[in-house]
Amino acid sequence: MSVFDKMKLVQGDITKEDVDAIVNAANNSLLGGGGVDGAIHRAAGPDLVAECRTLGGCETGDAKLTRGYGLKAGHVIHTVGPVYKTGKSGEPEKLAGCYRRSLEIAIANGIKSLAFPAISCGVYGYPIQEASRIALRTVADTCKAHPEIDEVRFVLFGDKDLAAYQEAFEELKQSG
Ligand code: AR6
Repeated sequence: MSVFDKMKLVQGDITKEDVDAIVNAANNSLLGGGGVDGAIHRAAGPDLVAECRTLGGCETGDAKLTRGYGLKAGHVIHTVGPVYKTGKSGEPEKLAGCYRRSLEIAIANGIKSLAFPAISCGVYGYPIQEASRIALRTVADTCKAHPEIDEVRFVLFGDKDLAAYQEAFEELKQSG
């Protein structure tokens, strides 16, 4: 099975995903916010922020694990994407770190299916074309090295974001 067969692009609300873990695009405090972070905390309920308070925050480009509480997903992996400035201030490496660290934490905890939002592509201002290439390439490379991951879904909120991901995925498949 090709690693690309494990990667699915879907449009929708990530809080509804029935996977082992959904990934949250959080901030360094891990104490909640707007966007997908706010939606995940609302759907999970107040026990989620209570567990997050015990974690001591998270560095940009790193990730931390909690339970999923009221979500269908059993776990949430909270990662912190970079704020996009020029694209030359280490943003690509930090964004790749979010995807790689989330998968490493999943593997270490027996999590086999995950759903990612478009990390940093909302409030943090990362251009979707660039971000989608980094997301897909990093996940493909990490999954090649770790065949124990069964499925990675990229859950895009809007149709423009989905179209950008579809284009980047075709490019990646053609480049092998
Ligand atoms: N399901 C899937 N994707 C969603 C959902 C949803 N329910 N809601 C929004 N998106 P953002 P960031 C998309 O701003 O840029 C928070 O306040 C959205 O359309 O949520 O990493 C945190 O606390 C966009 O494409 O995250 C941080 O302070 C993508 O999710 C800050 O925002 C990410 O947008 C993080 O900013």
